[in-house]
Amino acid sequence: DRVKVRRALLSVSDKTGLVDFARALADRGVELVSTGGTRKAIADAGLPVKDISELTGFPEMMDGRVKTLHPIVHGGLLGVRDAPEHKAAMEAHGIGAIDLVYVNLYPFEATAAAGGDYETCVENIDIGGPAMIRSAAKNHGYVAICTEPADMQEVVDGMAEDGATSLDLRKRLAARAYARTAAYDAAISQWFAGQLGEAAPARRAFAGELVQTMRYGENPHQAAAFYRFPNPRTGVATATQLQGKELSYNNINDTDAAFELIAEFDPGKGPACAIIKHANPCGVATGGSLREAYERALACDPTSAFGGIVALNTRLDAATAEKVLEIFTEVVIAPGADEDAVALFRKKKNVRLLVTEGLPDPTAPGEVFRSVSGGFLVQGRDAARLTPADLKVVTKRAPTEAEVRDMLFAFTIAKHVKSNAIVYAKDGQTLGVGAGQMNRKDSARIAALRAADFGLDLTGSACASEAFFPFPDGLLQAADAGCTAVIQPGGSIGDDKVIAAADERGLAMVFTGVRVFRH
Ligand code: 93A
Repeated sequence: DRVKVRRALLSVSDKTGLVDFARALADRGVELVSTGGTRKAIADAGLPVKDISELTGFPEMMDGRVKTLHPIVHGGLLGVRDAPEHKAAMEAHGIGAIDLVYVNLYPFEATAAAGGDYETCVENIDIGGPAMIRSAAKNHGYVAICTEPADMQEVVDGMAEDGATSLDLRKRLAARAYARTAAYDAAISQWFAGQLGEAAPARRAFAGELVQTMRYGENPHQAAAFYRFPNPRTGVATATQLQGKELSYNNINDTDAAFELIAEFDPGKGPACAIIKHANPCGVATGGSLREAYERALACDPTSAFGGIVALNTRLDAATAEKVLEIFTEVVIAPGADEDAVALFRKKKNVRLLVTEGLPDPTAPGEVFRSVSGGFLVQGRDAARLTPADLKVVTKRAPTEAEVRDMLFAFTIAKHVKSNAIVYAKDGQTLGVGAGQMNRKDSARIAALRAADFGLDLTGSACASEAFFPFPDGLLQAADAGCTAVIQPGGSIGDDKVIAAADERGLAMVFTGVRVFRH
């Protein structure tokens, strides 16, 4: 199954590492063939290389749109060497076999990411490149296809003894090659959808670029990998890890939940901190200083915070770092970190410290995914954002200004809590979070229990429910716990009863008209 490499076709936009690769091949007596720019780069290095037009008898034409789209090229890639009919066709038409291909594509993704204009983006849609990649990969029985720099080294290493490639290597390269062309077309499809202003995630392809394979997934018996979309938003997929062990599947999932939540808090309005455990917040707070915000978030549930994820909305400073390092934390993520804070972290090597450039825009469009057996669901991100003007007072008593602030704070956090979600909050601090229960009353009860466990007083607090109260029971639970203001979407057929119960208990209640389920 080993195939001696006699002729290689190199056609690359990104010429990094090209000359070294070409030299390694030329040294082994491999004949090199290339397209215009690639040929020039190789020739300039003093290596022998043929122009593709010498093979095809056609010049590059139409601004390079047609340079390798020719039967001489694709026949040389696709011909099955030991099939008599293929062999005869190759001989009859003077088609020489090509045994190795290195193609990287016109930089469509980078052009679109840089905000290239329409024409420029379209011109950067590579046609001939993906065609060669797909031809070579289909014929992996004979042809090795490299699509990224790391592949070149693998091929050179693989050829070390006899100048041939193994079937096993060619198969691995082919699998990567199709992942590359799929991701490329997905990026083009996404870009088109953006140009058309299409909100619905229908008729687009989704594919990502592999960032990391993990030792395991959610559990040790599950395999896992992490992919990044073309032009990702600021977030976990763009974060730089400054230290700590490799991120696990659960780390990435939880860190994402933490960072998406904290991004709701505009750093211009002061520091905020979220502590996340198993994708649910166990404490969120704002504060005068970042350290204070952390301390207030921690106070909400110091038990659950152990081994949690800490997300900050401003640069990590030394005072906060010192405090955070007092208990075991899996991951800390922040939009930057001061040098003295980083120095403190170095003493606790296992803590993963991630920094990003800025925060994700919580109102940005985008898609979120969920797998179902045999497929996946796609929906627009929950970019819901409320202001005091969006709130409709439904009780006799109107909320005070402070209650409005607390209600909006609590509702913003409830959006990031698994349903059913109940959040008690006061003065920019969560006091109790009830998450993931199958009925709302239990969430209200658990949230109050937690507050009691940690000696937090719910008197005068606001209570947020991410979906409507169908019955008065959950609301009465909150009133019993001491809360005085309730924020919820409304819209239940039981609204009248719930409002009457709120009035009877002297609560102020507002409807958002917006539900923020998170299942
Ligand atoms: O415009 S194309 O779609 N038409 C082609 O026939 C073709 N053949 C190779 N683009 C084509 N390529 C691409 O040109 C390759 O994928 C590679 O990215 C680039 C290399 O061009 P050069 O060698 O002139 O720098």
